[in-house]
Amino acid sequence: MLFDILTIFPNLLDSPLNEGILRRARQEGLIRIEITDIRDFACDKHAMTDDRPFGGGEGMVMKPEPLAAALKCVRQRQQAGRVILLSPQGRLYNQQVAGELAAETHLVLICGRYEGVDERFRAAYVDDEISIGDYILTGGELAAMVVVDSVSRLLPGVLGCSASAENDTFSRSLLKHPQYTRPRVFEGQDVPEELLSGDHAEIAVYRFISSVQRTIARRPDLISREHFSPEEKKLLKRAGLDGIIRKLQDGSDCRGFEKDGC
Ligand code: 9D3
Repeated sequence: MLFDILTIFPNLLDSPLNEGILRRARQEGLIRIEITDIRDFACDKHAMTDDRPFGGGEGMVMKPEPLAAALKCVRQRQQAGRVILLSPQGRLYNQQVAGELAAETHLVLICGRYEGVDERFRAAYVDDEISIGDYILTGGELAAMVVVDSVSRLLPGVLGCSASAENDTFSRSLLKHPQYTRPRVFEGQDVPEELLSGDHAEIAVYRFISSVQRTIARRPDLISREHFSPEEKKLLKRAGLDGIIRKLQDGSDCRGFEKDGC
């Protein structure tokens, strides 16, 4: 996968792309990341990449010519990648979109700044527009890092052998159960007894129930998408969670609990 990133703040992207898993993936040639400074393609002598909006109003708008020139330069090296503008007006990013992007071979990520980019550039060159969430950033650079990070870890070889297992737990859509390591007592708090039992079945049950309890408490929206096996439904009933789950699944999926005889 080749990521081309267009920005007016190339230094902002330095360390996120040069540490840990992404660094190793780059070294091993599993991903390639090219950063283009939009300012290098500004036409006037002040290297202006932004200007005041027609019609007046607050803030500045990114000029279309430097963006188009930078994109043209990128396309001379490698043609026909999907051009993605990171902007608050984009469609909401999630794991499904990450998977969709991971199927591409070349992504061109354009980091917006100021109040946005000139609409004519967007209309002529942008294939896809993405927002990473309903909060306000100062620009698209950190959003581009989120995309590079989340897409890269889906590519073969980037995570090593734990990759497939991890994807499974996400598609499950339950939150992870609480985790503990040594020491057995930390500031007076003990590790739950079930985890010390050595009984793998008991541990699995304890973790499953903890996951469901945590998901109900923190992300009830995720429960509605979840499907439980007949064995799991039995465990949930025993833990007294069947009622709340039925309610969260809106009554529409209560068949399972009745039919499986629990
Ligand atoms: C008049 C309101 N503007 C400032 C509060 C809107 C605005 C313009 C530019 C808000 C943010 C930005 C810069 N943000 C991005 O470029 C951005 C972003 C974001 O702010 N949130 C989530 N995802 C993204 S992707 C790019």
